[in-house]
Amino acid sequence: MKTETKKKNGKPLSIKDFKSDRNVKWCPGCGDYMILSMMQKTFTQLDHPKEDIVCISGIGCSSRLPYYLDTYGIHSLHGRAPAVSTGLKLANPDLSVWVVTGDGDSMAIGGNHFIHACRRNLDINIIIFNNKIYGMTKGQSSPTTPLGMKTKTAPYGSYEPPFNIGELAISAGATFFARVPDKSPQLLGDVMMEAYKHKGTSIIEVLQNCVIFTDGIHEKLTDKETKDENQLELKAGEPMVFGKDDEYGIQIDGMKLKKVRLDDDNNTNTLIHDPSEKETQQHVALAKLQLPDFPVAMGIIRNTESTSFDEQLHHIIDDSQKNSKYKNLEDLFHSGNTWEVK
Ligand SMILES: Cc1ncc(C[n+]2csc(CCOP(=O)(O)OP(=O)(O)O)c2C)c(N)n1
Ligand code: SF4
Repeated sequence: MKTETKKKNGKPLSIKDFKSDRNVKWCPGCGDYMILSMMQKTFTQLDHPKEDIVCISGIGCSSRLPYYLDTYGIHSLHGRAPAVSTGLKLANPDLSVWVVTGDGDSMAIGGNHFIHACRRNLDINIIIFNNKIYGMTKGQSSPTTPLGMKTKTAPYGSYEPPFNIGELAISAGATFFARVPDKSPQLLGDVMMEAYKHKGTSIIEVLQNCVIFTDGIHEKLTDKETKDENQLELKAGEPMVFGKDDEYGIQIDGMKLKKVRLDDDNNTNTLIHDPSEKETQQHVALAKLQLPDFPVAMGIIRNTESTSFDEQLHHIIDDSQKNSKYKNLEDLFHSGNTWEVK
């Protein structure tokens, strides 16, 4: 689907139309800036008029983003952006709803809301800024903090096994999951457009650098010298190859994925990426690949079709209105025994 840019006074909308007049209060160099600017850019290409685009956030540095976008928005409760978005999308299905959240906001206090958003498949887009720490409250461990990393709340190193957001989301039923480093603006823009087109809950994990508390945490994936070997950029219908000269591939060995050095003998067994596959096993296995044994999978890992929660609910409402003898609340209130209070 090529979407049409909505216009203002006959002119296409520009990035400036999505910039608010607020001072951005993130630390200089924070990865959040790139995500904000890619959202502003993507919004100029949506098929929704500006007044139908809404950004809902929870609490955290990342969740300040709605202030900086010139759209409708709600800076809501900690971890509760999916719940607020559910109400909003059901009340007005025409809206394009974008949730902005952090790894603390969505995986800790909001973990419960997150898994049910994945399960329900409401047609919203959730962007998770994963800096693997609580940034706003000054460096406590989050549910994605790596084992062994020292934080304000784990002075001897974190000993809690972290969540892998992709594994959690896909296992909880997410029909769309993508992962992008904050240093790949082009990929992030492309993924945002695909998330927008997807009918259902789209989860985008952005590997975001917090220059204050986890500076360089994604460096092995984004550094020019190492990124070709450490990132597996997935493309629908293409073989899973990586390395400076695509000299490595991902193949299957029994139930497991394996990394192989490609030569003429074995490159025919390299897996072809199919994000539309309904079964979850291979997508979960791709989401779980990690350094040092494997590259980390980037791009759209899963993009499958399924009826969305809002579509289902509106069908039920339409059907019951058609078949019910009560056409409105007035009818219902006067349908049984009624008494007049004097
Ligand atoms: C009910 C409640 N509990 C705790 C807090 C404190 N708090 C504010 S932001 C935050 C964590 C945010 O971390 P994350 O979602 O990773 O966002 P970041 O700041 O890193 O972008 C916490 C625990 C709060 N504001 N409200
Ligand atoms: S504390 Fe970290 S996440 Fe928060 S604004 Fe600063 S760099 Fe960004």
